[in-house]
Amino acid sequence: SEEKIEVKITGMTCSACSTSVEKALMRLSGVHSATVALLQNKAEVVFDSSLLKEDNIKEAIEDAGFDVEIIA
Ligand code: 9UX
Repeated sequence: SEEKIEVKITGMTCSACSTSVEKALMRLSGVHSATVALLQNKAEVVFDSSLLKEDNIKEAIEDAGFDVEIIA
């Protein structure tokens, strides 16, 4: 089923950073949408919880080079 999480991302300094986070998330099968708000250091991710767990979302963001914490 569909789950939505909000994460705080540390280390994004330009719009290319937020674009690479969005691309990294959209590359995961099971992610339905990824909206990164650069100025707020936040992202909202909607995904299929039967295909992905919250940790997979975190790992993808970390692998893209940023620190992340789940806030909601
Ligand atoms: Mo450019 Mo944003 O290296 O970190 S992608 S500043």
